[in-house]
Order: sequence, then structure tokens, then C-alpha cells
Amino acid sequence: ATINDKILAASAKHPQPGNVFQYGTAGFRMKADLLDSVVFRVGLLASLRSRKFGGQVIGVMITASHNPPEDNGVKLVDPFGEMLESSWEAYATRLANAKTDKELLAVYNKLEQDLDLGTNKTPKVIYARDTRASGSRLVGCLVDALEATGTEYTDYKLLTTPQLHYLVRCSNTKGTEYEYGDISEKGYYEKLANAFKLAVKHKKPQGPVTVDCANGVGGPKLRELIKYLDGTIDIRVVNDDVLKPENLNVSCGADYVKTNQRAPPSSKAGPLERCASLDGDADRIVYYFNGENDKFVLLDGDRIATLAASFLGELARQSGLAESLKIGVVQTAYANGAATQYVTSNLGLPVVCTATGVKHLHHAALQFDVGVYFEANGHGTVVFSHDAYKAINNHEPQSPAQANALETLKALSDLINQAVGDALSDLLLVEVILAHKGWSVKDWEDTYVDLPNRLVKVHVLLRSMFVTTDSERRLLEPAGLQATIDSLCGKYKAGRSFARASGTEDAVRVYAEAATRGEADDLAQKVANAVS
Ligand code: NG1
Ligand code: ZN
Repeated sequence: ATINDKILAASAKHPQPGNVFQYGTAGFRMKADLLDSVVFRVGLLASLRSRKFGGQVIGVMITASHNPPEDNGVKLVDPFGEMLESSWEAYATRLANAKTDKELLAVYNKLEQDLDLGTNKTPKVIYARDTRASGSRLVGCLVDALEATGTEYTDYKLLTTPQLHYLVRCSNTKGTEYEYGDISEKGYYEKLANAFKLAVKHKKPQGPVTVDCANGVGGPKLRELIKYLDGTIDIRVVNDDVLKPENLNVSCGADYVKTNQRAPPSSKAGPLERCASLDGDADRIVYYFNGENDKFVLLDGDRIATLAASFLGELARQSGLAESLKIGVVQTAYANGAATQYVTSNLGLPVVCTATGVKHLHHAALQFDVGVYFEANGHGTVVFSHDAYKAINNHEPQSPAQANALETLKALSDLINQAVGDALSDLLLVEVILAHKGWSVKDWEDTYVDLPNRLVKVHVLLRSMFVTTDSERRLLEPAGLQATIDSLCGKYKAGRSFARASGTEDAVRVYAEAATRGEADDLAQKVANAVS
């Protein structure tokens, strides 16, 4: 049979359920029982994407991150370990929405024609999944597409999302000047653990860090990583029950902590104990602790970004590289105004604001030699440019102090996942920095005071009516609404607010911050009223 025949036959096993699908910022994501045809079709696209790159390896990750256990999702990983290039999201959407097998084949053949696929190298795909019960069934759908298209594939079974990104990047850079690491899960642990040990040196982290793994794939993977760390740090793993998939993300995990502004109810942490939570696929992390009078203190993505930027800035200066490394921070409009202020005023570093979604932040961060980017919800990393690696590796230190700082900087450039935000890598990064600075979580909190803020969801008839500009900070449409928001903000000290359509939910999000709790709540409510 021809490939076309095979695609038709395989597609018949995975009929389109009649829904309309869209590849969004997090790939396709929904109730798992709707996903069979979507995953099959993503398999077709992965094969095309690999052909487009002359047979380079493309990744497919099956996960729904922080969503409830009955959901699932699928997203593609580009050759350098980055998220799928935006222009291809539309092709994914087109394939997913073809109503019949024949229509699907027509869309596929048209893409084959239009995409100028060049050489006839065998396409290659690697894939993995999180711990959801539906994962193995969806892998079956994916494999049907890879078989039908004659694509070579490797099943990496259970992995965190960033581990798959790592493997894709390693696969495609092997033997080049961009070589990234050994193409194996073990290689990932070794790279992180070796870099961590080099970076902390004799500055052993003080006390334990308790890590809530959202009862997801991060649990077993963190336990594995710990074996490679040789006791250099005391990591206590909690919420790592992956045998009961119905517990995934339930009353625990980074999203629970960030959204509810509280520790998981199961937490037994005492005052000032360092705690962190991962999300369901371990690409997000937030820290927190119980402060004075049992006050819950969240150290979110903004805090991780400011901590990392401050330490990297110090290392650049101490190693004599301040002139050659342009360091910058990338945030979204959701970053706390106090964090932005701290970076520009206290650290003296530039801040860039982009639209929501890590691909935007990642892209903007690449404009710096060392680009620190985090979303407030804990998704982020630090990217080093090719020039930065060269500068770091070629620099001749002029003193023992310079040599020392340079060694740490070098180790961090290995420790930090360059492909994508990685909760395990970010965890070790924070631990290195706190150990070096000799800081407790309280010291970390004391660097600046967050402006009180409020995030509310507003249900509207048609969220596509909300058109933004200026990195989503201002509304162009509906006409007149921005002027209303501006005048409301003007009534509050340090008032700032914006409204934008969510990319992942059918709602408009309103964010507001102001000098006091009461004012922030009030401003959020007034803007929400104006929006609805
Ligand atoms: P939307 O639903 O577009 O606001 C949310 C998060 C983003 C990001 C995406 C997933 C907030 C306010 N928004 O986006 O930060 O994590 O989901 O890609 O947290
Ligand atoms: Zn995630």
C-alpha cells in the first residue's frame, strides 16, 4: 500500500469527533477522550516537520501539565528543543479539524506540497508522556501516524516535558559545536547533577528543601535525580504518588499554590521552612514558606527571575565579564510592578515585556547574551547566547576571585536548561544561589515588597472582541474601554491594571495592582465590571 493508503486506513481508526480544535500556547489540550484523532494528526505533522528539517528529530509530548487528571494534551518540540514555531500551529489546527479521513489526507498532501520539504531523508520523532491514565492509549494513536508515514521513532515512556526537550536538543546537536549532552535520560541527570556539584562547591545548601511534585511525573524523576546528587543537598520529596493518577494536581502542585496563594493542605512544613511545588509535567516551579504569624509567603516566577538576575549579574562582574555579557530580564504584564522596579533600579538591568506565553518570552530573551525569563506562575529559564558561551569559555581570569566566579558561571550555564523552562533545573538553580548568598527564604523575600495584586476571570460573550497592543498591556478594542481603565487606574496609588483574553480558557483575565490590598481588590473589581 502507498503511504496515502496507510494514512487513510490508520485515520479510519481515529475518527474526528466533530469538535473544533485549536493548537494554542500549550498545544492541544482538553478532555482526554476527545484527543485520539488530534494526537494521530499531530503525529502526521511531526513527521512533516522532521522532513522539513531534513530528518532532524522532532519531539511529541503528551501531557496536560497542571490540568485535572481526566484531561490530556499534546505538543510538538522543534529541533533545537524549543516550542513549535508559531506558523506551524495553524497547520496543526488545520489537520486536527479535517472532518473526514479523505479531507485529512487532502490537507496532509497539500501541506506536503506547499511546505517545500526538500530531501527525502527518513523523518524521525521521539516522544514521551506524563503519568495520566490516558497517556498510553494516546501514544497508540501517535504511533499509528508514525507507522503510516514511515517515520522512525523512539518511545521514551514517562518523562517530564523539559526532559523531552533536552533529548530533542541533544539528538540534533550531537557532534556539532552546539553539542548539548548525552542523548539519554541518564545523560540529563548526569549533566544537571555534575553542574550542580560544581556550582555549589563547598557552599552546601542550608537545611532541607521540601518539594511537592503534584503527584505527577516530576516525583519519580526528582527521586532519580537525587541519586546523582550524592547527598550534596537535602531534598525531601512529597506528593509523588503516581500510582493513583486520579491524584494528579489535586490539592497540590505549582498551579494550586499560585492560584490559591496557599501551601497544599497536606503540607507539614514548619515556620520559615523552604518549600517548592512543581506542576504536573515539571516545567513550572514556585517556592513558598510560612512566615511570621503563619503568613503564607509565595516566591513565584518573578522572585526566581530577580534572584537569578541578581546572582548572574554579580558573577559577571566578579569574573570580569561585565562588559562582554549583556544581561536582561524578560517578563509579561503579569509580573509584579515591584519586581520590575527592583530589576531596573536595584540591579540596574534592562527589562523587556512580552505577550503571555513562554515562546514569546524565550524569543525576547535570546536578544540578550544572558536572558532571564519567567512568567509569574513559575515557568521560565535563563538562556545563554552562543557568544555568551564563547565569552565564558574563552575568558582568562585575572585573579583567583575571577577564576572562582567564572567557574560558578560556567557551571550554571550547564545547569540551566537552555531549551525550555525546567522545574528540576530551576530548583537546583535557586538552591545554588541561596547557598552562595547564604540566604534563607526570608532573606530572599526581603529583597523587595510585592505590590498587592488581584487576578480575576471575567466571563464574556465573545472574548475575541478584546484586542490588545503593547504586549497585552493596553486594549485597542472594544473602543473606549482602555480610556475607562486608565481613568480607574489614575484613582489609585501605584494603580496598574489590564484586561486580555485568555489563550487557554474561555474568559477575559483582569489583573490589577495598587499600593494596598484594599485598593488592588477595588481596582480589579471596577475594571472587571467595566469589562463585563
Ligand atoms: P492564559 O490563559 O492565556 O492567560 C495561561 C497563563 C500563562 C501561561 C499559559 C500556558 C496566567 C495569567 N496565564 O495563559 O502564563 O502559563 O496559561 O501556556 O497565568
Ligand atoms: Zn507544565
